[in-house]
Amino acid sequence: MRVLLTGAAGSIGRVLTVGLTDRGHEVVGLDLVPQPDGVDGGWHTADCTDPDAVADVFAAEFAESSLDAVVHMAGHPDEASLPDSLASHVVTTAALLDAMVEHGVTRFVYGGSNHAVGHTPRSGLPDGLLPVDTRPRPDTFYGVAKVAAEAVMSLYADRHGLDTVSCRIGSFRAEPQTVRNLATWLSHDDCVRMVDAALTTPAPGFAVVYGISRNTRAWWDLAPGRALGYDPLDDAEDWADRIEAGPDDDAENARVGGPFALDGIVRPALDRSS
Ligand code: 15L
Repeated sequence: MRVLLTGAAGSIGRVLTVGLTDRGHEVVGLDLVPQPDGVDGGWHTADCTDPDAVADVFAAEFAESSLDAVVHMAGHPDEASLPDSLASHVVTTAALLDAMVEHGVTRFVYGGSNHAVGHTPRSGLPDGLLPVDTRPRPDTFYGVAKVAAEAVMSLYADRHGLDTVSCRIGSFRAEPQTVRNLATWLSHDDCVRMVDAALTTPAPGFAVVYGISRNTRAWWDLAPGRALGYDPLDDAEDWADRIEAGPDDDAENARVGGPFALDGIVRPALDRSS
């Protein structure tokens, strides 16, 4: 497939550029920054919060060729004010989906987040696993924006017949680093496997999958991802004896959002000038 990948200069984007290319896709990168040295393929430097800039990217691509799908990984990966979070995650998603509708591109794969449901207590989960159809329960304004981005994806699936898959990523790292990561880790190779499955699974409509490896201590249900063809191969448990216990482990393990669900990250929704 010919894929427009946003956030292509970021950590996930760089891994996906190589991994999806290895799997036979053609990747066109899009990011706020110019194409980094060592990153191959087509490139656009543009801000996805600007619908005109996004429209220009699509117009340029369709003047020369076409696109089969968009993989949207751009976005601020941390807590911010509510307006900044909505711009970074919801406005960008909407701008891309509008351009897709205009040009007949029907597949959208999103870098969602576990923080869309991060305030869910881990106690009492059925079989210890969080289902994908649990109620949205964000732990931050970042999580609120991830929930809202999924809502826009659902609307465009229903209204325009797009296939939109949200991959609620856990902890994307080369290796797990904390006790929480033993449950939430997503390896680089499994991230590529997940996005490839989300791109190629037939007619998913609107779907949500949890973006973690096949971790022995997983908190999140991988069955919906497996149903879409995501077959993770890595397990954080292989690193377990190298990870030291930390002072925040118990608090981080109480809710699925871990550190984002702790009181220390609480901030007002809106930045005031005085
Ligand atoms: C995320 O969604 C964040 O972008 C990342 O910074 C990590 O905190 C990750 O979740 C996680 O939960 O480990």
